[in-house]
Formats: sequence, structure tokens, C-alpha cells
Amino acid sequence: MYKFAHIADCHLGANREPVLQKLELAAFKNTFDKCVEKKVDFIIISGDLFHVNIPDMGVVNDLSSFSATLIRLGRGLNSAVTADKRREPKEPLQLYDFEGCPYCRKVREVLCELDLDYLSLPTARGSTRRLELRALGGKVQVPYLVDPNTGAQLYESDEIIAYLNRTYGATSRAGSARAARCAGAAPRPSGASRSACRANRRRRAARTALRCRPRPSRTCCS
Ligand SMILES: N[C@@H](CCC(=O)N[C@@H](CS)C(=O)NCC(=O)O)C(=O)O
Repeated sequence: MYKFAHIADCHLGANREPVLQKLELAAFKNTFDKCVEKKVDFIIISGDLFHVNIPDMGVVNDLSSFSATLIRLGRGLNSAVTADKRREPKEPLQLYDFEGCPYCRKVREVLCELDLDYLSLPTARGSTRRLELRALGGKVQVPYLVDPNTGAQLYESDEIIAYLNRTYGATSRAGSARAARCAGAAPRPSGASRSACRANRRRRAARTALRCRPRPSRTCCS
């Protein structure tokens, strides 16, 4: 059985009054928040999303930005654990990233879901920080996480996510299923009993112990 939302006749951009335009977009965003909250399997937007054929770029800009959140099924919207319920790093973590990098987004979502403070070190193409990153890790690739509390320095988004869960996740698991498996625990699929899940987890752990063995890395000192 699938649960879906059907949205039509949104007419975004119909209002010229800036306050009403903001409300219009907020209502639309609320609709999507509801879809995420209700865990719909898919959304059909049929007809008249925008009011005119060539919509205002401000509306398109906002819409395209929050459709990223929608496609990510609301990742990074809610915390999986709060700072008072997990080990608190003394010094903020450091993340070399840039906004347009999809792998970095995955990591930032998890940092947010784990309620962790971090220092973002923008490393966009053309940034002089790239030299610093190469000197530190050996190559220019983001995301790159530095944890001054443990000395860990990691490339690879899934490995970073697994590290964050392992180190600061308490009992929660934030982020992608693949990263959660690497951390040794996959989320329970809805409908599966706890005991069946536990047995599956044991089987998976045996399998993933082979697949998720830490790769030898000259930069990883965790
Ligand atoms: N497998 C890596 C892929 C990371 C990756 O491809 N990062 C890109 C940016 S999205 C990068 O650093 N490219 C080098 C560059 O921008 O010069 C991961 O999951 O972290």
C-alpha cells in the first residue's frame, strides 16, 4: 500500500504583494513539511505549479532550494539526538565542504541531526583553502572532516557519517541507510518485528563486517 499526496493549482507567483508572496510560498512549504511528516511515498504535482509560464526567479530560487529538502525526504529537518543526550565534543568539528557538493550535504544533514556544532571551511573551486586541504589530507576532495577531539581526519561522506554516528550518535543513527550499515546498525524497516530485526542485524553485521572494514588511509588516525 502506498501513501501519496496530490497537489494541484498552486499558482505560485500569483500574488504581487511581497507579504502575500511570502505567505504563498510558506503555505506551499508547509504542504511539503506535512508530506514529510506523514511519510508519503510520493507526491504528484499536477498542473499550475506556477501562475505564469515564466515565473519570477525569486520564487523559482526558493522552490528549487526546498525541493532539495523534499527529495532528501526531509533529512536534516529534525534532530535524531540532542546535545544533552550524547557525548559533547569539547572543540567544534571542522568540515571542509562547499555548498554545491551533494556529498557534503549528506554530512551536514547528519551534523544537524546529531545536533553537533561544527566549523564549516568553504572549499569551493577557486578557493585558496584548497591548498590547505591538499596539505592536510593529501588530495582536494570534499567533504573532509577533522575532529580535533579525537584526531580523526576523514574523506568519504559515508565513512564520515559512520564515524559521527559511532562517536557522537549515542544510540541514534542519523543519515543514509548505507552509512548506518557501516556504523553497524540499519534502521528497522516499518512493519518488521524487533526480534526479526535483531536477527537480521546480526546476519547483516557479519556481512558488513567484511564490506565496511575501514579502508587503510594515510589520513585517518581515529
Ligand atoms: N565518494 C566521495 C565523493 C566526494 C566527491 O566527489 N567530492 C567532489 C565534490 S562533490 C570533489 O571533491 N571534487 C573535487 C573538486 O571539486 O575539485 C564521498 O562520498 O565523499
